[in-house]
Amino acid sequence: MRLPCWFWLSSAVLAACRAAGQAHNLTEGLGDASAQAACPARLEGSGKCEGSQCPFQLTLPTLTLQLPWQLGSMEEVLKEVRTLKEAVNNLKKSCQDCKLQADDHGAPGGIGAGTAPDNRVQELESQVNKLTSELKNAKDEIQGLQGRLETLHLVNMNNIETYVDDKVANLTFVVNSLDGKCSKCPSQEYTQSQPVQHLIYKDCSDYYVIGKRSSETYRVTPDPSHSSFEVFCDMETMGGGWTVLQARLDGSTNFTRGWKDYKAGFGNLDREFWLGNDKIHLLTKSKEMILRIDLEDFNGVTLYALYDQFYVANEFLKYRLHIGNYNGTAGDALRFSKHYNHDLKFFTTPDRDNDRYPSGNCGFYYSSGWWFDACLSANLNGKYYHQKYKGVRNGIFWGTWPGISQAQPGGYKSSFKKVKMMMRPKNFKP
Ligand SMILES: *[C@@H]1O[C@H](CO)[C@@H](O)[C@H](O)[C@H]1NC(C)=O
Ligand SMILES: *[C@@H]1O[C@H](CO)[C@@H](O)[C@H](O)[C@H]1NC(C)=O
Ligand SMILES: *[C@@H]1O[C@H](CO)[C@@H](O)[C@H](O)[C@H]1NC(C)=O
Ligand SMILES: *[C@@H]1O[C@H](CO)[C@@H](O)[C@H](O)[C@H]1NC(C)=O
Ligand SMILES: [Ca+2]
Repeated sequence: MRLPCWFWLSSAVLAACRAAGQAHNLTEGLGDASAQAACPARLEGSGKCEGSQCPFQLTLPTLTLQLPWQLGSMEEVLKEVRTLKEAVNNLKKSCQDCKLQADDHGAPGGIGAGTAPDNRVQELESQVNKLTSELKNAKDEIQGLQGRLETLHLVNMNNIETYVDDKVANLTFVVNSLDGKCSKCPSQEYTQSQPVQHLIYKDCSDYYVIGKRSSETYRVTPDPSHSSFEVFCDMETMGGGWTVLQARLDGSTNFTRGWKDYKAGFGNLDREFWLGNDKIHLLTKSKEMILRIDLEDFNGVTLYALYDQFYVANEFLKYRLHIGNYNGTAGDALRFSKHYNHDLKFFTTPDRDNDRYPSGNCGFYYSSGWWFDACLSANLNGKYYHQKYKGVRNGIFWGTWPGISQAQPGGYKSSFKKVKMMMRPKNFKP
């Protein structure tokens, strides 16, 4: 009875229909409510899957696409756990060395310091083993579930992902704290030329904490289940510890770009760049962040805006922006009014319209990727103009800048010399 579906579906949807067919056996008795729904294919204009014949229309195409990706991230996590396990073994070894040496020399500090970490390490090792097998089970379970798609909602997958993330983050934290203890072992200074396991720096504030004070690029790992990447750290502004996500200063980088570029990031970290929406997401997910925006116009006026919360959702949620309360001198242009509010808006690029402007694409019209409303009271990714300009206001824009709304003679619009957007953990104390 599901054969009619197969005749005219695209291959991607075909896979979904097949899955629906398999799941069908298991849920036959689940009731008529779901059975009244129609096959996704029906949207394509044929009446073949009417009524109770194709009850699984709603989320299956999404699910068949999501699942392999989720499994992929599971592999990443397993790899991460394996690395952790190795780190634990190394730690254990170095702690034992340490203990032996301490026993040899009868060093007073060595006894307490030697036995306690040893127990911790064993405990940790069994935790890692447990997590590894839990993850394996979870993976097997997910694979087993492929035949029963009806119970696998995306939300469940997100829960699993979050759960695993938490576990890995916790273990990483424990390994790091042990690393601090074990590396004090004197024997290590001679026998181990390289550190057992590098500390994991989640963002620039972690580098600040260990004493780094120079503003430059550093490598961060906001989420141990994803790979690390380079960021530019501002260690000077208002106490330092800032992870910079965007910078403009000379127009050397073109910001009129599509979804893929904004997703991955572009430009030069030492000059002008967009860090990338995936990275911004991971950074804002790993800790509760605040956002700081620094602006300078061509008259040398510098003002700033501070938002006491900053989060950018993942790509699936179209990198939706969440900002907290405003404080600062530049004005709250991100939350300008009821009608111009960038908070809670999706990311739009010239080739991907997620804005609230019904008859066009704000990203296309204003030449940038941004969390457009319909359309804007701020656009820090607009074009870089070296002076005042005429025509469409597609330059870098901050709608609460002093005097910016006053009409310029000849319709000239002001532009900005420098912009910097950066984040820092909310609980950071310089
Ligand atoms: C569905 O039921 C048929 C016949 O009862 C059986 O041969 C088939 O294996 C079942 N499929 C699934 C996915 O359970
Ligand atoms: C890690 O997990 C343990 C046990 O579940 C918990 O007691 C501890 O507080 C967690 N640590 C962190 C940093 O979350
Ligand atoms: C920036 O890139 C866009 C899209 O590729 C292009 O149309 C535009 O001319 C470029 N601008 C500059 C100043 O190179
Ligand atoms: C804004 O920040 C300043 C300086 O940190 C502080 O004194 C002031 O109370 C803040 N205002 C609000 C409304 O949070
Ligand atoms: Ca639109």
